[in-house]
Amino acid sequence: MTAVTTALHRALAADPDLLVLDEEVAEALHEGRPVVALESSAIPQGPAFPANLDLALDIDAAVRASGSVPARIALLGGKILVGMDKDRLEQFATDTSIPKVSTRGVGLTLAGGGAGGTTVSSSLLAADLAGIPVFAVAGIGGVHRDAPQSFDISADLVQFTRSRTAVVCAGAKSMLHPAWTLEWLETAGIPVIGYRCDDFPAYLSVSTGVRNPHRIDDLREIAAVAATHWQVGNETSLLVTHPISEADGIPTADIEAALADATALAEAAGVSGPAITPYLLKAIAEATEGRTSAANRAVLLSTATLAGEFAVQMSLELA
Ligand code: PSU
Ligand code: MN
Repeated sequence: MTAVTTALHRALAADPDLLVLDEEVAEALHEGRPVVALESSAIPQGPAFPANLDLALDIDAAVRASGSVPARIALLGGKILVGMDKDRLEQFATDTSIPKVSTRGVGLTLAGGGAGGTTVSSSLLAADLAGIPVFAVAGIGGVHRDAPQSFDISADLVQFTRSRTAVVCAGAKSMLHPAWTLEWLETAGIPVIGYRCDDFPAYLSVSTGVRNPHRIDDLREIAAVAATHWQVGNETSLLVTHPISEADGIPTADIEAALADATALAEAAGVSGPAITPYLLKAIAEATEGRTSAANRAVLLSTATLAGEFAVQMSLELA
């Protein structure tokens, strides 16, 4: 396991109960068994209840089936939850008013005592505090396509420069600019390693058409790279990418067609900032009539499975 960080000391000195570790997660961490951190922002914003609850439970099951313990992160009642049982998941799945909270909102939400669904960025902050070195998400945030005008670059990327976490993903979300996202990651010193794939994946599609900077076909080797990345003093993340399966993937042309319409609608409606990602995801889902929700489910499960396997290798490497 990663060493206890200074941030953890500070956070726990201020409030020893700030992190509420689910029993299963606490035991696993204590015994050095593999754990996979997960985000919660997609639960209230994702498919409607009860599909979102079923999906979250299935993701947890996929992580367990590959030998790791799921630790879903969320904010509630002034605490950071690390691991959510079925009742907690149901609470988040049935309350669509729970806001998406990125890094900058963590202190605000905790101090206010309300609930927050953590994005990739805020989940990584919490994973670091809890000492969980592996995180899984289907599509990371990144550089938006209108970034030259809007300056819209996800806080996920910035948090990668602060959290020592291996992020297992199926690339960046479809509406982003993959090449600019990779450029940003290179500038920030974040390794991006394709696991058994040449191309940087596109979340719901197999490829963005842009190549991963590196490819390694053995999870144990990737775990060794991550450990070395941290050993030499990097306090940053490392990305492991693996695409949705060919069978489940949606052709890029279909996603692009849906995106073109959705982007025009978003512009006309003046949607921007943190609202744009959920807005476009929803619009793509509606335009592709359920094909997207099947693909979304498939890629969430395949990524969770891979992250579970990778966390096993990571725990051996860091033991
Ligand atoms: N899935 C959703 N809605 C979201 C996200 C995922 O249905 O808002 C989150 C992810 O947690 C990701 C974040 O970290 O969107 C990126 O959003 P932004 O581009 O605003 O940084
Ligand atoms: Mn943004």
